Amino acid sequence: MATQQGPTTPTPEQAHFDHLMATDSRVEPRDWMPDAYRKTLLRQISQHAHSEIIGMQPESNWISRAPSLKRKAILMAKVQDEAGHGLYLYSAAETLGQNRDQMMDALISGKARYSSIFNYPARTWADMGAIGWLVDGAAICNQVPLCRASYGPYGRAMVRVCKEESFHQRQGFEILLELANGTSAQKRMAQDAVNRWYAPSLMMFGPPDDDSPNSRQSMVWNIKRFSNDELRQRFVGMMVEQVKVLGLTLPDPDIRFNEDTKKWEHGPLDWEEFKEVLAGRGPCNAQRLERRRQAHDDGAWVREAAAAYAQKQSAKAALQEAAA
Ligand code: FAQ
Repeated sequence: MATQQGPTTPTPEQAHFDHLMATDSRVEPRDWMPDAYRKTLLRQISQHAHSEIIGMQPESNWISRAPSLKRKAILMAKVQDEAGHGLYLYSAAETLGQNRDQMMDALISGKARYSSIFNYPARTWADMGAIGWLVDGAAICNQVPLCRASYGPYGRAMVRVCKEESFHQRQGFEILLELANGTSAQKRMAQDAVNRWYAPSLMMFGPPDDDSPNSRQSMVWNIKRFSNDELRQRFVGMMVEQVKVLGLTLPDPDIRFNEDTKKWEHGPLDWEEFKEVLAGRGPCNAQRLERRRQAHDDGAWVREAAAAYAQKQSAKAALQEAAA
């Protein structure tokens, strides 16, 4: 006779974790968590950190060519903010047991992912406006719900990141507004930048829901709160209104508000291009990685000096302790 197996009783740790999920509470670094939850957080947080660091490149390239001292100072502050975001995120990943050197090795060896958007070139000054308005705009739209992510260090890092991203978006909008109200050549430059950054910004939200292998489980775990398509639609709705204030247009004749579903719809996106970029064959993938490798090598002396100083300080502390 076949034996009947009842549902397995969860371990006390698993029951505690399940309770945290059911009550939409926070998981903290010392809490027990399933390996798959830890793995998915590490995947997303480290990828997010790498995006912030690689994302400094398209804009830092324009610091020396900013059209005024004021613009230069603002852009420099923005790029420094992105470095700070990378550091909060690497720290959040470290609380999950990932070593920062391993994450950096994965990035510079080309194994780690970072956002597709940063593999596109920044061709003109107007691109600084389009990146701020569209790219930071998409980042905020994606990241505001992540402030409520179930993993405490990630959610808390997102709160600060989102505040800073709001300033970034406003500065991008303001660059475009000034160009759009400038000479006809400046207005054309602003429109051209919006035309080139629009579709890649929509792709930042990830593949369509049917092709998104991770979304469902991440939503069960209260990491993601909305699906990729839901956030993309929300973003389109925000941009449709803001572009009117700029006096520019979005390069998408198919945008419409669907009265039945009460959702914004957009035209088709080139998902083959997205796959190519993810496979390392985007317009700037090779250049971005090469630049990061170079920066890593150039920074070797700083890491060595910091390690030697830390060692000296701990030896001094040990001596003081022994003498006390
Ligand atoms: N690029 O199953 P899903 C910024 C990958 S904002 C590259 O849907 P998931 C601010 C995905 O990892 C940009 N890869 O995945 C800034 C997965 O591959 P895997 C960074 C992408 O995780 C502004 C596979 O495709 N923001 O930096 C992309 O559920 C200006 C299947 O996808 C974040 O990272 C993509 N666009 O959802 C800085 C936000 N999309 O890992 C400087 C946090 C998907 O299995 C200047 N991350 N993939 O090998 C997220 O919200 C999510 O991870 C998604 C993807 C939405 C990106």
